[in-house]
Formats: sequence, C-alpha cells, structure tokens
Amino acid sequence: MSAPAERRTFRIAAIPADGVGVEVVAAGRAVLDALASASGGAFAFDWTEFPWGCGYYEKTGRMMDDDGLEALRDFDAIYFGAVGWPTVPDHVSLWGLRLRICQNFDQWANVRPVHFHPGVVPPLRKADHTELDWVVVRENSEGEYAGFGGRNLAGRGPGNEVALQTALFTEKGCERIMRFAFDLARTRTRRKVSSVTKSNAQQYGMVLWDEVFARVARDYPDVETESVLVDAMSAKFVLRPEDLSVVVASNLNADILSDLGSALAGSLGLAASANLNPERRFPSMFEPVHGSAPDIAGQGLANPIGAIGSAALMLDHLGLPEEAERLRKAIDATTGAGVLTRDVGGSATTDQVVAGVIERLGL
Ligand code: GGG
Repeated sequence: MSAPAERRTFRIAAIPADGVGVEVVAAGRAVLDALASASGGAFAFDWTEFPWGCGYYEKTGRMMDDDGLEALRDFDAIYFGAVGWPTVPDHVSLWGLRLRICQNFDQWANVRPVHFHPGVVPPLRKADHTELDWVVVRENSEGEYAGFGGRNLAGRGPGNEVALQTALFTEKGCERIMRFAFDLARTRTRRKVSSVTKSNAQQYGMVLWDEVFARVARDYPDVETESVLVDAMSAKFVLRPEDLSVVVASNLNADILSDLGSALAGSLGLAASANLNPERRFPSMFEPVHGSAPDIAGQGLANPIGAIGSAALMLDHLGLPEEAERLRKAIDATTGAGVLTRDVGGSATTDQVVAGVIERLGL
C-alpha cells in the first residue's frame, strides 16, 4: 500500500548516551512511534541511533565520532538522553558530546518548562500555591559555559596551581535570548519576563546583560518585567512561585534554577527541555533535563516523563502542535491516574508509565 501523498517522514537522530538516557530515549521513541502509527500514515519517524557516550569513549577515546556533527547536520531533530558516567570525568563527557552539539549547532535557546503535574504532590506545595507554571529560558551558547580559560597559567607547581574560567557575554547573544523570552511571554496568559543575574557582584558581563534587558524591554511595553539577583530568585522560586512566568537567565544560572524548579514541581525526572536553533540552520535537540542517574540505571526505575515531555516539545518544533497537545494530555492523564515512578512517590516501572501514556493517547 503506498503512503498518502502528503505523508511527512521526519528523520530523527537518537542519542541515548549514558545510564538512564538509554531507557528514557527508548520510552520516548515507543510513544512517538505509537502516535505515528495511529496517524493513518500522515507522518512517520525515521530513526537513526548513534552509540555515542561514555561507553563509546572507553572503547574509542572519543565521546562521539570526529565527523559526528556532519553526520547529524541534516536530521530534522536530535532526540537526546543523558550524558555522564562515573568512569569518565564529567567535564570530558559533557564537552565531548552534549555541549559540543549545542554549541556547534548554535542551539542558543534552551527552553525548560516547569509546571505541576496532576497526581504528583510537590515537596513544598503550599495551600496558596495554586500555580507553578513557568518557562525557564536559558542562554545556551555563551555565558559561564563559553569554555574559555586555562590552568596553571603562571607555570606554578602542585599546590600552587591557578585556574581561570571566563564567562563570555556578548550584546548580540544577550539580545537574542531576551527577545526570545519576550516573544514567548507574549504567547502566555501571564505576560511577564523575570531576568536573573548576579550583576551586583559580577560587574562586567552581567551589567551588560541588565542593560540589554532594559533596552529590549522597551520594545515590549505590554510585557511586565523585573530584574532579580540569582540568590533572591532562588528564594522566590520557593516562596512566591505564582509570581513568575518566563524566567530568562545565563547558562549557569538557568541550569541551576531549572533544576530547582523541577525539584519544586516534584522531581527532576519530570522536566522536559528543548535546545533550539531558532533560525533552523541546524537541527535542534530535545532531551530531559535530568542526567544519567548511574544509581538507578538499567533497573527500569527511571521516570520517562521528562523524556516524553521533550518528545512533545519536538513535535511542536516539527510542526505537529495537535499531536504535541494530545501527548501532553496523555502525560497528565497518566500521572493523574497515579501511574508514577518511585521518584514521585509511586511504584510504576518505566515501561508501565510508557504503557500508561500510550493507552491514554486516545488512539
Ligand atoms: N539530559 C541532560 C543531561 O544529560 N545533562 C547532563 C549535564 O551535566 N548537563 C549540564 C548542562 O545542562 O549543561
């Protein structure tokens, strides 16, 4: 039987990488394939899996192939698991794979939604916290993760070593992530952008960030704004979550805040993310916020909701918003029915959550 004329086949690169990354990428693929096979041939996924990660490093001395970026370049999207394993130094695994892809493909906007999930009782929920619905927008190409610095610069010996880690802030880099955050705020019920820095102590890059934020804000008079120091914002996340909508921050600050946000929503295992190249010159990458969790890897205990939520973000990106919405509803119906993994107080296995989501897709 031939496929319908308008059938769209999306070429997706899957990189499960390490630990629970393998389990949650398999989970997300199973859900996406179920959606595709129920689409009556309207769309399909053509998966290519890459074996990169710490196991690959141990065999070859490389986290990914030297020509790996070339191999990825023409995919419609990348679906990523998690990177890191105790046998490889974390900075080697992170820079050798995840950051290499993010930076070379100019995935400068890392979008990390944080919200309550039905059925999940968050650790600090207060009676008056009726809402927790944010998007953390992380500058993903420069800042503290620009990769500039060095060690032992003055030739000092052991015990006297000196290390320098330089953060890079460019006016263009700040401006594009802020415009992205403001445009996103305009699509949300609460039109507000909170900018986060430590500009009282870091007087160069983060003061530039503040100045660009004030300038860009003038182009969005319909959007409420605030500038908050990162220490105060950490407290605000806990004490006044209902007062936030879009939070824009540098690479390091947003990395930390989005983990805090996911923990406040119940677990890191729930959190989805998209590393976007908004110009679409390069493929974007979709991955759960969590890492490889060596302590539970391979036991069927990983929470796949973050990875499945990332698959929904990928569907949005591929131009399938109705399918993305259908998937988000199925995720909510699954957690709402109490099909929960151990990290959020349940006893379901990864596979049981996947089966629960597929069952609730309404196919
Ligand atoms: N799936 C996300 C992941 O593997 N994270 C590992 C990690 O250490 N990430 C640091 C970062 O987000 O920059």
